[in-house]
Amino acid sequence: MTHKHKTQVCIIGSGPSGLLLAQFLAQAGIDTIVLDRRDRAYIEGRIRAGVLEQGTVAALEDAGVADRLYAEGLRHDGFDLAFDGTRHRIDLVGLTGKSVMVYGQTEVTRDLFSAREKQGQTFFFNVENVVPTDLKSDKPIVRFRQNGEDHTISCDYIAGCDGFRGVSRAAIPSDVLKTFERIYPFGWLGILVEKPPVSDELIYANHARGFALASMRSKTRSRYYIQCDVADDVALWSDDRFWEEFAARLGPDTAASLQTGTSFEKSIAPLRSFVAEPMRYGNLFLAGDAAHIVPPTGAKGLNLAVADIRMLSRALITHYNASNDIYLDTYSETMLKRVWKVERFSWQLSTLMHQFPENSPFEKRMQRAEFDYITSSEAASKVIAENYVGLPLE
Ligand code: RFL
Ligand code: PHB
Repeated sequence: MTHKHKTQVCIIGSGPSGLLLAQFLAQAGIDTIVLDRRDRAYIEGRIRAGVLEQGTVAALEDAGVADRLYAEGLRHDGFDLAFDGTRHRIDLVGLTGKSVMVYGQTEVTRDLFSAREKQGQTFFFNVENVVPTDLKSDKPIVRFRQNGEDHTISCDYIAGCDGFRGVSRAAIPSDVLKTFERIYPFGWLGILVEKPPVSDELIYANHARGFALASMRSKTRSRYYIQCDVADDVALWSDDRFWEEFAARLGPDTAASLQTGTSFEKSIAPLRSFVAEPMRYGNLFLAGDAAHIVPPTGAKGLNLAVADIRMLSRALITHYNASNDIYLDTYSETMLKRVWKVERFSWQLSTLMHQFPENSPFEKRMQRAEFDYITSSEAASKVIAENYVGLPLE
């Protein structure tokens, strides 16, 4: 027997993109069903992003889920770039009048789950064999299995919010979909540790031994990363080995204030730039990591996802409440323009801050010259700052 369901918008994926879209649509009285191949505990446990742009914070406030963010998030007015131990502060507020907020993606996700649960809205977790079909018809369908039973959802629109490895993008015919990709020849090894951060602000460091990033989750919890071989096994990285490498890359002056301890999360993430075009096919719309990936150096992945959702929710609400499809029809084009600019920034900062195995001494001097230019030119620092705090939505 097949269970049949109906809704206005079927949202595949309950990461930050899917959950935020569901929240905006619920506020506008639009019915949604959200499905995910994992469950809430698993999704909330994924340690990922930590830096929110002002536009992202404003979106979370509009969605009614910013109380804890304002109470517990840390406002950052600047961050440091470092080269071989020399630090240069990018004064975000001085250069752009804007700041960013440090608040973990785990917490954003928790706040969104709580909001949706309070409204008693429908979720299907642990679903399998999800297939979006009939995308060109005005009643597209999503089929899936849960607990050994078949389900179909008939809807007006499908939002593909199922991340990089989801099924939504793959449902677009290959003669329509164009993809662009760059895979970087290294990964990031990240740890969490219950110790105060080495500095009040983030430090992105390029050192001859490789990149390091000092970030945080709170005043007592630090999130640290180092560039590593993407094929490394985390088991090869004892805490002692991590601390030795991390301290060396920060340089002795900064490392003097480093408090080390036992890590309680350790994982390696690959670095990739990826864009899929278009972001719409028929009545399927892609948003977030389903459509694009940036290397984490610019802290843009989650922020890009939220920008997509700000536009997609506006587009759907304008369709239902004003019978106007202008934003639905321009969604893909508008977002891709922005996506490519953010891809450019993330790629540029990644290229500046990492040690690339293939780099010749010439390219190493180019990195150094770019850093020296940034430290000596307010215009060059401002280019970094205005991208870091977030470009306008349109
Ligand atoms: P997600 O979070 O991957 O969620 C997708 C959801 O879809 C589900 N799913 C399916 N559901 C049903 N059927 C299927 N077939 C499905 N396939 C998948 C998955 O279970 C999942 O729940 O995508 P979303 O919502 O678009 O959100 C994107 C962000 O998660 C991502 O861009 C950021 O985490 C990237 N990122 C960062 N972004 C920032 O803005 N600032 C940062 O500081 C930052 N740091 C990071 C990062 C990502 C990292 N990693 C590990 C990739 C640091 C790291 C280390
Ligand atoms: C993080 O805190 O996880 C983080 C911060 C900044 C980045 C990437 C990740 O650029």
